[in-house]
This record gives sequence, C-alpha cells and structure tokens, in this order.
Amino acid sequence: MATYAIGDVQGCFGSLTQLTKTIHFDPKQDRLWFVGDLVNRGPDSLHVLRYIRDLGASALTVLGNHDIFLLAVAAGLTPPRSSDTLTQVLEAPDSRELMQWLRQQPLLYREGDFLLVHAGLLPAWTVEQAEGLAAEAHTAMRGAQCVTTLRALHPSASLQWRPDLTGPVRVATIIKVLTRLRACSNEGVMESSFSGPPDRTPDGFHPWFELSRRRSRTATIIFGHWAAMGLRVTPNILALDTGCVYGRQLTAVRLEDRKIFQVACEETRGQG
Ligand SMILES: [Mn+2]
Repeated sequence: MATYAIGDVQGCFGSLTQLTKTIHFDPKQDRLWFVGDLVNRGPDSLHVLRYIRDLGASALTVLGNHDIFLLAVAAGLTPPRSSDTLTQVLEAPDSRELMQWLRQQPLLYREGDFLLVHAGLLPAWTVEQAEGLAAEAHTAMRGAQCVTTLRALHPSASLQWRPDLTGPVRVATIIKVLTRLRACSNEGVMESSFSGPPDRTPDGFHPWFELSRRRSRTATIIFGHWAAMGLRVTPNILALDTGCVYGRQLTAVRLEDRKIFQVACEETRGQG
C-alpha cells in the first residue's frame, strides 16, 4: 500500500502509462495524487482524463491552470490558442461528463503533513487559511458560480490577492494564486508572467516557497507548475514538474519513503 504523488502530465498518456508500470501501481492497494495540469500541450489529454476519473477513490487531483483553461474553453469563454491541444477532449462524446467531473476536483488537498496544490501559496497564508480559501473556490467551481468565476479569470494578469476582495474577483484571485504562482514579493504581490528558472526570478520577486516569512512551512507542500525549475526535494517541499510535455521526464514520489521514480517522455509532440 503506497501513495505516489505525480507531476504535471499535460496529456502525456503514454508516459503516465509507463510510470504506472514502473511503480507497479495497483489500484486496489495504492493511490495516485496528481498535482494538476492533467491536460493540454501534450498529445492525449482525453485518455489522461478518462484514466484518472475511472480510478475513482484510487486517485485524486487538484486543478492546475491548464485544467481551468480547458473548462473556460469548453464553456465558450475563451478560444484555444495555437499551442493548445484540447480539440480531442472538446469533441469527445463524453466531453460534458469529463468537464463535469473536472470542475468537481479541489484546488488544494491536505492529508496528514502533506498539502497538495498545483502552484503555490502566498507567504501570508497559513495552511489553515489556504484550505479555507481553496474551499471557497472549490464551492464556486462546483456550483452555479463556475462560469462567472471562469469569466473573472480571463484575463488574469491584473488580479492580486487582498483579504477584502469579494464575489467572482475574490474566487478568481484565489484560483490564480493556487494554480499560477511562481514568484512573488515579500509582501505577497504576485509576478504574473515569469516562467523561467528560479535563479532568474525578476528583481523584487522570489520563488514563493523561499520567502522567509512564509507561514505555510508547517506542511510538506507537493506542487508542480514550474517546469523550468524541475525536481526539487527539500524537507518540506516536493516540486514535481519535470517537464514531461517538453520532452523531459514524468516524475512520481512515493510519499511513505520519498523514493523518486521517473520515466523519460514517451511523446514527441509537446512543445513551447
Ligand atoms: Mn501549470
């Protein structure tokens, strides 16, 4: 019986299949935790979604920015870009059911010492505060506010968190932090466009997990979203986006002993 946390799959179903073989995944005994970004840019998002949904209680995922983007495209709120590979999902006979399933997934999951999130937490947020904020966003995405929330997220560049935000902008900003954060200032101002390696973080900003005043150090945070950083394992950080869709690896960590498992990218279509 083991729990494996897996990095950003982004439609790389062949690599995911290889990885489940490498770890000898047994859905009757083991569990898979996904950091989100199940879809997009890679070749087979449809089978990734179906596979993880069909695992039922043997798998869980948090939502990533590409998963949220897919929901916005499916709702007709934004057109896909040329680098997106979502057509197969959007045109599938079970597309509606998959989108219904996807928007039910949480933005944060906590169990024991572990906290699973796609991107990160602002320095002022305690683990408990982050859980409460993520629950607000989860409720909105599952319910009637899904479309207004998605609409408030596009474009997201200007959204900055403040505790006194209300309505769809509040929910959209929570989602932006949890699914997009890489660098922010000591005061918690998010940098909204940087995606390079952590040692090239723009002046005045820092990787969110390195800020000395970060209040969420009480948990071990498992996240993805930062392919340019790659695998990073410290006592309370497990960063698992190893750029499979960019031709690198898909990574799993067994949480019981922190053993790392990696498979080389099986796909070649991922780019940009
Ligand atoms: Mn991402």
